[in-house]
Amino acid sequence: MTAPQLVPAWTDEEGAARARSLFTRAFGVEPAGVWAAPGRVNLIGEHTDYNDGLCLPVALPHRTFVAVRPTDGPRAPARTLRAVSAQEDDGPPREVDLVTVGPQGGTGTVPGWPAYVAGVAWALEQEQLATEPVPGFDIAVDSCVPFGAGLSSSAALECSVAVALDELLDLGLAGPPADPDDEGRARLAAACVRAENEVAGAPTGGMDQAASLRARDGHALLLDCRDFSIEHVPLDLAAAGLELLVIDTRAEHRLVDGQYARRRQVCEEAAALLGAASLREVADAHVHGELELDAVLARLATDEQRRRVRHVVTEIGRVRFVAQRLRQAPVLGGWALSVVGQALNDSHESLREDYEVSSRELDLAVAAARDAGAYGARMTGGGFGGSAIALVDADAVDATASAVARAFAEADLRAPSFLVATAAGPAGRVGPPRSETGRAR
Ligand code: GAF
Repeated sequence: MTAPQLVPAWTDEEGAARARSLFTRAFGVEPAGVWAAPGRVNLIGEHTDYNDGLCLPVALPHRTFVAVRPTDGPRAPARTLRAVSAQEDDGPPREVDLVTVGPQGGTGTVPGWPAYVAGVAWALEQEQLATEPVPGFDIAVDSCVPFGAGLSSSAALECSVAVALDELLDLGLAGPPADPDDEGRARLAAACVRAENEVAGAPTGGMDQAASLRARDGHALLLDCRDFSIEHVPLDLAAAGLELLVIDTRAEHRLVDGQYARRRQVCEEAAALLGAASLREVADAHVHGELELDAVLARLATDEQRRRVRHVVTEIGRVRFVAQRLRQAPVLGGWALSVVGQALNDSHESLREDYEVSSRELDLAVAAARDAGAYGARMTGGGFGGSAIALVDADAVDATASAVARAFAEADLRAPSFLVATAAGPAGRVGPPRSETGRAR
């Protein structure tokens, strides 16, 4: 079996050219610009974000590109969003009246993927980041972030729209990727979370949008979801001769079905039973030696609550541990490498046994990668399908991918796909330079 191909990340030029060409074909004019936002892979800290916890994501070099042009003006249909995507069959642009957009389930429900675009426009108004109604706009989307793979394709779309509207409406929040305004980007991230929670109807926690908007090249993002403060933790896998191999099981994961929401609800119920504002409080008390985990678990009502709480509390501990190892040794090797690998393995067992969000495909990917010599492997993202990561020697990427592909073939599963995650930079404009277009309106 030849080594499986890795999914390549597009350069700025390639992504911008694709989005621009789709735009001109669909709308017959040039866009005002093209913006891009990365997907993410989470190193560790799963299902902790909506518990006010800690997580450690990395922005991918794989990004979603959007070409955008505002359409208000005398001849444009008032406040209409027209959207096309290269990931969808050819057809007329999807149209959404921005005036009527509202939360899922209500009269303003937006069907399908345009909810992530219209939702951002809606949330910018709701959060009063846009003080005037967002005008109608045309948008063309193209992406090399694998879709439905647990790599935050939704957040990449929201965040690319957010930075585009930030610039086109002169909101002044994001700043350029080379000199980002982190406070402004945190506010944009909060708006994107509202778009996803309320308009798209996925009750997610905020890790993905923070990674896409606030990550730094060459660093993992230590995100404290209690106040959304961040620390950029250096991560130089290449210098250590390592790679982070991402295995997309191609068993599609979805966050808008009831399983994710159920996990969140049980955590909130358990925190309330413990008299805590969130499970983060419990995790902090545990780490400070103020309470024994077993004693906490004994106060819970159901086995389901006990398992979920044990995962969240121990996972927050693992994030602290890995972040500390990386601070001390950004070039991972020796003991630090083996204990970080073990933390990834422990995270997977906890997600599989206690949080019950793994799947047959994810378990197989993790087991095959470990058998092939990975230092550590775990599922990443929301679970129920999606992707796993494996920390491997750089010269073992092909052999590990081949071993996983073989294991899938032997189990009669759909062939997985693979990419390599390097810690990339955040969302921003990719072309053409602003001076070439001026304001579009
Ligand atoms: C998904 C969600 F979008 C995140 O908010 C996070 O909860 C993650 O699942 C699990 O860690 O990616």
